[in-house]
Amino acid sequence: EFGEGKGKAERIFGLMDVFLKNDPISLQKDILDHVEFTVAKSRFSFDDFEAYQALAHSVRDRLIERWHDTQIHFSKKDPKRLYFLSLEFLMGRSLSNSVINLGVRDQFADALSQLGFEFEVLAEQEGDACLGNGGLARLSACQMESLATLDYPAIGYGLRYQYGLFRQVILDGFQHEQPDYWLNFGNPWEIARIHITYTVKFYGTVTDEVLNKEKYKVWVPGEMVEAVAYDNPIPGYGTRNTIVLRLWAAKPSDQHNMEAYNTGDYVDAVVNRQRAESISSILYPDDRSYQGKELQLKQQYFFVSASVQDIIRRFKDAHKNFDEFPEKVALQLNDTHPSLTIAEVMRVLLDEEHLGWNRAWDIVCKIFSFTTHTVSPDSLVKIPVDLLGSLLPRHLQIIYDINFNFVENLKKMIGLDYDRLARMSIVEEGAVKNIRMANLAIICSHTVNGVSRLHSELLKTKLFKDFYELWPHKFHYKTNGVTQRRWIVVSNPSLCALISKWLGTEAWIRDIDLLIGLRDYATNSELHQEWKMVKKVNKIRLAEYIEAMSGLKVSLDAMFDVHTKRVHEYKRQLLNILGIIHRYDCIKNMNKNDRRKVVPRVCIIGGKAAPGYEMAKKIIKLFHVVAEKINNDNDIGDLLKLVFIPDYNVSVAELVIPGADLSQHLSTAGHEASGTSSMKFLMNGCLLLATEDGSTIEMIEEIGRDNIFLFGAAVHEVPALRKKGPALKVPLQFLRVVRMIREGHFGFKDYFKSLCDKIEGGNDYFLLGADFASYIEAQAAADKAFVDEERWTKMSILCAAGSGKFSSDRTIQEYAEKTWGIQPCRCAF
Ligand code: CBF
Repeated sequence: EFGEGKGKAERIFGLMDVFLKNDPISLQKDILDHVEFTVAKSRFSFDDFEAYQALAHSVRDRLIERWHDTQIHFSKKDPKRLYFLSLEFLMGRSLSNSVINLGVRDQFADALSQLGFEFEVLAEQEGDACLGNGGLARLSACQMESLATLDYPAIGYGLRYQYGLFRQVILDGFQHEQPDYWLNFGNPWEIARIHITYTVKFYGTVTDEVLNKEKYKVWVPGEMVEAVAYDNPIPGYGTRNTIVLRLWAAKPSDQHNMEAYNTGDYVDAVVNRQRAESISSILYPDDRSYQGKELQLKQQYFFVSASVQDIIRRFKDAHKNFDEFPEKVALQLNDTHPSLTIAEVMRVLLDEEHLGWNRAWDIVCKIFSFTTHTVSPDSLVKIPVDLLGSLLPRHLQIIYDINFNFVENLKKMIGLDYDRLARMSIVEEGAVKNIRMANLAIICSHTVNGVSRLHSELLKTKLFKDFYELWPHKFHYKTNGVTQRRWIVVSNPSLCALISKWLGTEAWIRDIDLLIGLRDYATNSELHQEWKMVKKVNKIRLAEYIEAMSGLKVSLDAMFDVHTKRVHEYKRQLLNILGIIHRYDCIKNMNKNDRRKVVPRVCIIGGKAAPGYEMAKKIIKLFHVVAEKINNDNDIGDLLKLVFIPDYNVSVAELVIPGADLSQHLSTAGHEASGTSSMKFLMNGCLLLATEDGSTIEMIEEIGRDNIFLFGAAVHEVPALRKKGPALKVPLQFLRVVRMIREGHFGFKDYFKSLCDKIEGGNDYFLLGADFASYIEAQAAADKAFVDEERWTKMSILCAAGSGKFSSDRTIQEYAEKTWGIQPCRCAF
């Protein structure tokens, strides 16, 4: 199994000595060695952060060991591999997840405690790796973990941004953005592979050359940059398999900007070298629309080119004939950002491997699958033709050729329906000519996936209707999922232990369908007591965090009502705030007797607004001014408290989600492709208040309508409501709360005018007014259920019991079987 090296090592040292050991003495020795030799501190004097670094390196050693074994195994078996290309991965912290998946958490905790350190305290020293914006990026991270756990031979590719997603700082209620220097203290979870580098080319010209009487295109670049691999091992749970997320960093090439050196312009040359590094500098902080078009395009091509070279190098190590490529390679395009991969593979097969168009095209059509994560046409990447032609001249030619062939064939199929031909063409005509990357991806992929059933319906009937009518067989969906290892085992250890106790097994950690067994105990009073106790422990943890962060003391008897996600008009945090104002207004107008019946709430909102998104920033400010008023109103006391969680990220989510009683998912129906945070809340037994949007529709099927608070217009009702414009009837309570903002009840009257204008007078695109009455009703239903502890606890148990479908294990299994055609390849040791 393990080849020459290990055979020799085994003969010299004996089998057991070949592997790193996990007994307390060995672990302590490893940690202390790393303190002394890696961190370079004395083993007699080191602090928590240094202990964390040494601990992380000791864990990393074990990851590397398993990863090597996995690679050797994969190389021997030579299975078809999945290459998962995504510009965003929101990995969060690695320590806890790694030790749990390696099965050494308790061993490390014991070893540390004997050294005088607490595992949990050290785990808090780790910063988050925030190389993504939101749902799509965290989904990629969950999917990588599931791929490892299910033993699939896969590699993830992305960019190693030097600055991750901005840090959100709130000053006077306004969001400010600060750079995320996440690499400042080093990153023990990555391995710099300085020997794995590829040259990536940009600009230049394309010439014709003749080789063996055949004409070939030759791209002479104007700029070259090196891509250096940084590998991040991803361990599976309950398996030795450890796969890798390979992130590319840009470094100047020695051959970089030959012209500047030739003319002796040293300063220009240095500036240009910095330009090279800027390619992997920053993550674009907007997940809906993109700025900085050229740098964005450079980023996309940079990671695509390096990844394709790596994939082809690996293939050629074991194969000579490219006709075998589709049997060994599945390429997954995670959204439109990596779509250039298609043109790049065509270019390599044509210009470097000289396969000829038909053969290359045949291969390309068999290897790509594409998943889109949006319902909004505005979020689909388009590249101005001029820009593409200047940065990647050969790719533009190839895309034109693909488009020419496609349109010619299309004409044969649909005739001269010019409107439709124009809509389906990869090239968008207009004042600015654009390349539609989604069209390229659909045309060249064998499968187009949506991320929930509803999303897929919307793709078929709206966004990609023309393509669906042409190729219905290409369109599928794989409802998103999240990994229970991160979202229960790591983030909610008390619930994890409780579930294992009642199910009598830990097998649900790999086979989440077993959670359904909790249904049998949904009315069991003993489980109820323990379930409530777990929630209390988590609420205490969250309340302590809130107090430490904001100084606000919140009552544990209150319902912890959480709304955490990127701030966006369609996600309707504004609706939540209007609902809070309405609640406040009602309490203020109640007599003492009625006040006693009010269910106390702690309303928690967290999330970042894209820096250039003015409305989203106003929503954050509005929450703060309303909080200021309500939190300081002695008349209100504990009946209503508002908390904003700044800089919401993966590790904060791990704390917030288990402590939530209720979570809100308020997108206007038809706008959320799937939604994944709802899945994390559901697994943790948190009740949902939601619209029938994205994957919520499938959740209703799994847990039953009685166990979720639903409200608002359904997808099919939205267009008619929008059409009504100013004639749309909105409830008086809605007008009243908007008036309170307009009239300056919370201050900043002029600042919020544009916000109010956007939801009144026929401008209410996201239908806050139309949904308001039903939202308030759903909130009242939640209050009523909360005071009935027995009912609430039963609902909570049923939510967790019914959450099995929303594991990324299920999603990945479906992709593997139905889309990628890959098999598990388990490293058997
Ligand atoms: O599919 C994962 C998530 O992706 C988004 O966050 C995205 O960035 N496009 C969508 O908005 C979510 O609905 C979806 O769950």
